Order: sequence, then C-alpha cells, then structure tokens
Amino acid sequence: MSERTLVLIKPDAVRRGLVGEILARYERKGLTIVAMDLRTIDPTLSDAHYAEHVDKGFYPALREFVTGGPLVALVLQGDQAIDVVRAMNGATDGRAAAPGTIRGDLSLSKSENLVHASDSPEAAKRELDLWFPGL
Ligand code: 3AN
Repeated sequence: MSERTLVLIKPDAVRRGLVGEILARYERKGLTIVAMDLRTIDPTLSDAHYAEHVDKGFYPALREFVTGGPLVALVLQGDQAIDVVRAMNGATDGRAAAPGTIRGDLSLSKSENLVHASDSPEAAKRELDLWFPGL
C-alpha cells in the first residue's frame, strides 16, 4: 500500500555535504519525492516536531542542533514507505546502526545521526501536517 512519510535530512548532513548521497539512496530504492524544501527551522517547530522528547535531558542540545543550520525536509512516497525508510535509516545510534544503512555507513553519533523519518502512520500524519500543511 502506498504511503507517505516525512523525512528530514538534518543539519549535520547538510553541513557535511551528504544531501545528494542520502537522496540518491531513497531515489534508487524507488521512493518518490513528493515535496522537498531546504529550510532553517525555529525553536517552535522543533518543539512541536519533537513533542515526545521536549522534557528529556538531551532535548536542549537536540533543539540547538536542529535549529542551528539548514535542513532538508521532504515527503517520500511508496509502498510501505514508513517502514522502508526507517529500515534504510538504521538504528538511532550511528555507532550501533547496521552497515548498509544511512546511519550505519555515515554516522558515528546518536545525536548527530543525519536523518529523521516518521515512525508510524499516526506520526507520519502528524508530521506531514506540521511540515507541509495543505499537501
Ligand atoms: P529516531 O530518530 O531513530 O526515531 P528517536 O525518535 O528516539 O530516534 O529520537 C529522536 C532524535 O533525538 C534522534 N534522531 C536523535 O537525534 C535524538 N536522540 C534520541 N535519543 C538521544 C540520546 N540518548 N542522546 C542524544 N540524542 C538523542
């Protein structure tokens, strides 16, 4: 079943020049780019996006990081896109993520882990409404 998922190519990936590499992986997989936007977000959007994390100890540093430079927000579509993109991204901690995944191949960090993707249909709906209202 075709699904849409919200993906962020985070500021560490933009800074490191990895946008093309990461986008190419999604495209080669067969996912369709439905929307894409380079933007620098403010703390309000960060707080809304990471609502489940705002009270956690690591959140202030995460907010600083995610608002600290441009990121690429995109909507990807395809068969089971939500689970497919999560699998391609790999485990949260880049040091533990499996080789072959984006984080496993390109990140050595749990906080600067290059990408975000919606983790369920409910999260995808919430995040798509937040980042691309009216799409
Ligand atoms: P994922 O992005 O794999 O879904 P979440 O939703 O658990 O991971 O965490 C959201 C983001 O918060 C992660 N991408 C990472 O940047 C950051 N994060 C999560 N846990 C930690 C942690 N223990 N220390 C630092 N940053 C973290």
